[in-house]
Amino acid sequence: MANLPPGSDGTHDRICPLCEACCGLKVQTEGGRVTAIRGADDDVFSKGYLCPKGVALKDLHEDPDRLRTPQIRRGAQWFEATWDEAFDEIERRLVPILQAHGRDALALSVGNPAAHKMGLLLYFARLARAAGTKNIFSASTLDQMPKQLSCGWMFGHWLSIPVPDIERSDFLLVIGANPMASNGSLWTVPDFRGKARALRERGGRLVVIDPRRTETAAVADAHHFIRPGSDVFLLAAMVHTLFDEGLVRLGRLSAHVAGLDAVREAVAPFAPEHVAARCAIAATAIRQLARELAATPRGCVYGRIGTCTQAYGTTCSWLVDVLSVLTGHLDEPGGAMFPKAAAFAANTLGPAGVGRGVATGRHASRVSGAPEVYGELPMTCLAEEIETPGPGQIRALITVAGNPVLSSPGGERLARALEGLDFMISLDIYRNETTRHAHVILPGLSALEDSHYDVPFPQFSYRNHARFSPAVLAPPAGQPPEWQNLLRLMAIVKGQGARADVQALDDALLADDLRRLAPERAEPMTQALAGRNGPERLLDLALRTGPYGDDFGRRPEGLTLEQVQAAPGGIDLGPLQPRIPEVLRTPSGRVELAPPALLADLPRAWAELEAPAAPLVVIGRRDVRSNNSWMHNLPLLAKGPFRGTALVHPDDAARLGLADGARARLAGAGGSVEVTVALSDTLMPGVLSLPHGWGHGLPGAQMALAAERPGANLNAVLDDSARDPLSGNAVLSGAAVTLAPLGTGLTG
Ligand SMILES: Nc1nc2c(c(=O)[nH]1)N[C@H]1C(S)=C(S)[C@@H](COP(=O)(O)OP(=O)(O)OC[C@H]3O[C@@H](n4cnc5c(=O)[nH]c(N)nc54)[C@H](O)[C@@H]3O)O[C@H]1N2
Ligand SMILES: Nc1nc2c(c(=O)[nH]1)N[C@H]1C(S)=C(S)[C@@H](COP(=O)(O)OP(=O)(O)OC[C@H]3O[C@@H](n4cnc5c(=O)[nH]c(N)nc54)[C@H](O)[C@@H]3O)O[C@H]1N2
Ligand code: SF4
Ligand SMILES: [Mo]
Repeated sequence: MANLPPGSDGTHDRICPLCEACCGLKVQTEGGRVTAIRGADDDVFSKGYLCPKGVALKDLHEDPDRLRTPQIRRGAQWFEATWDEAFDEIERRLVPILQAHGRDALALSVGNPAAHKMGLLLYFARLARAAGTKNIFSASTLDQMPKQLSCGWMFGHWLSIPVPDIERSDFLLVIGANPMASNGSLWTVPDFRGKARALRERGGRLVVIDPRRTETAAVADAHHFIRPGSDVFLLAAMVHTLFDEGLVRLGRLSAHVAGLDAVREAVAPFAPEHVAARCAIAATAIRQLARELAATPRGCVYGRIGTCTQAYGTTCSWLVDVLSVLTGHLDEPGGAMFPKAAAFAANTLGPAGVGRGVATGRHASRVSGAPEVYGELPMTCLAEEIETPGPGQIRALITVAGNPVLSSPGGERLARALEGLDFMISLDIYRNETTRHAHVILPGLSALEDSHYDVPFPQFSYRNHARFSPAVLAPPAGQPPEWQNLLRLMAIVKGQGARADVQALDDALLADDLRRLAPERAEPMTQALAGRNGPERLLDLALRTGPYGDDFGRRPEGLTLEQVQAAPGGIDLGPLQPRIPEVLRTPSGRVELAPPALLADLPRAWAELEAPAAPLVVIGRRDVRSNNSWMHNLPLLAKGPFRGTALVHPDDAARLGLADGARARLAGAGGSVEVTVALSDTLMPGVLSLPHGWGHGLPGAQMALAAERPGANLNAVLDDSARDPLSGNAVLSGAAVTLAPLGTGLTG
């Protein structure tokens, strides 16, 4: 990529950090200001694509409400502080809590943007290790933990997640995802629209399963409504059909798969004819889907949020990949394939083809007994862990780039719980619904002031690549990058004090890493890395020791950060390649098709086959001009029609006495909110759609534009005890709700 010094006039390359598409952008600057943002046509990966949020990076940078100075709260009063004052305050208040109550009294909670900021992701892990608390929470358990767990069990690592090889595929079945609005997730695929169009132009078919006729359904060949939460039945019935009709073809994988017979037995009861009513999809259509998948030489299945955020999220996620294996589409061109990332991918390290696999439940949450998964407890356990007295009670909290008051079920309960904390710190860029409860807010640099490399997303990318962007603008004098703030917090929790030498700490951590990685070469490697610092130094190390790296001179033609940085538009590392068995890290060295906990989950689903449908259930929605909870303060995105409406089918509206535009009360097991109704026949009757991430304008928050049209908090309606028991993931879809016109006692 071009390498203008930060802050100089001209056109800078910057990967967009706002969603998983990771588009390359051209950011034009003049006199330290952004004058234009457009897609980077020369980007080897995104090839010019961008969406309106990318352009809004300018608004984000310039937002007067975006915090630039540390904030300290005393009572309801906020004060600006220097960085030293803020860290001194943290030391003064946090250390006594740790001394009196132990490590678990401190909880850490990390949100979605951390996955898009190299320094936050790499150094949050360091802080978490140093803090030594069991109370680690993240947005993962509101999102993709089910997929990580099912893939961990099947393939041996939490991040070995196969993605559709869309450019070579002729059949794509999309279940519970809307990449036309979301731009993809656990699948980094900029310009899904263009790639889907190309698939159809070469005669391929796109089929969508969703309770709403979404923007993705609108560009598909076929769309089936499904009753929310029923995907486990649909998927098991498709697997059943493959066995029943003799369509199973393992192909090349037959030597590498364990557990085929156990799967056949487990899905035996799930005949399409038995589950059709539950799914609201005809048995013939279910069989047809299975046949089409089996008959297409290059085809794949992709399931996302809709399949994860439900009571059988892990089991659904597993069955999606079982379908690929049984139809010979896993690890084959045009099917579901494993990317090979240039840096930070555990499935490229250590011995190839075998490993320790994954385990859960090394500890459990104190109140609900929810098992730890990937080192985390369910986000929906946070409130009860703060509220419930006794040894191990959470008394202090650090939130990092998260807004759980809006993003986690039981949001209002959580807000009350946060008020009860002895001390709370937030690393954030806004004072919002969550961070208003903090005692100290440490603001992060604007994305444009920070260098960037995507740590997780190359592991989910439609094509292999390596791209780096330096900072576009110079950071304000004195404002540290966030990795340094995390290191200072680490020094405080380790008892080294608020004024510890950050550089010395970072050097010591690197020395530890190198001693573990290559003890005999630690010295020359340290010297080779000497020109860089912090996350960039870790990145150079990861690239050089990664699968394409120069291995510090042992493979002289291999990659270094310097090379990636110098390549205009990044480096294309080619289409995805078959990786089984090399990618596997299971103890058996095979694809585990029948993990025992998943087999045991099918009878749980079967027992609910006849459960009656509630008259009205709620699902979520994403809009291309919004991004979870925190981009509603940007003029470019906020203009135009209000996007936080509750979509209701006209038949339901008539039954409930509601007209288009009416105000109504939406109530569920977690509480109730007022919503604005919009009629829409894109929904399945009996299903209401409300996006999450709204409910702004709360006292103490400082997001003026967002407060003008606050919308309603979907997660104030949802119940925080509803979880997938295997992954701990929240159930966000399909909860029973009532809807009544405001001012009447009617219910739905
Ligand atoms: N009902 C329902 N709930 C959902 C979902 C759903 O579909 N339905 N989706 C879930 C999903 S998939 C996710 S990922 C979660 C997201 O849940 P969260 O991660 O908790 O929520 P976000 O809205 O992404 O909030 C991000 C926070 O990071 C801050 N931030 C932004 N940039 C930076 C930065 O550079 N540095 C720092 N330090 N902070 C920054 C923002 O100000 C904001 O406070 O929501 C989940 N909640
Ligand atoms: N514009 C925009 N882009 C985003 C985000 C955003 O907030 N706005 N958030 C980002 C994040 S954090 C994530 S994780 C990704 C998520 O990316 P996606 O998974 O594509 O997310 P959604 O657009 O919510 O699509 C989920 C779909 O599942 C459907 N659905 C709901 N319940 C069920 C069900 O029970 N079964 C089935 N089959 N379908 C169901 C919904 O109607 C919806 O269309 O998007 C990312 N990109
Ligand atoms: S799709 Fe939009 S928000 Fe996502 S990376 Fe691209 S420009 Fe950024
Ligand atoms: Mo997410």
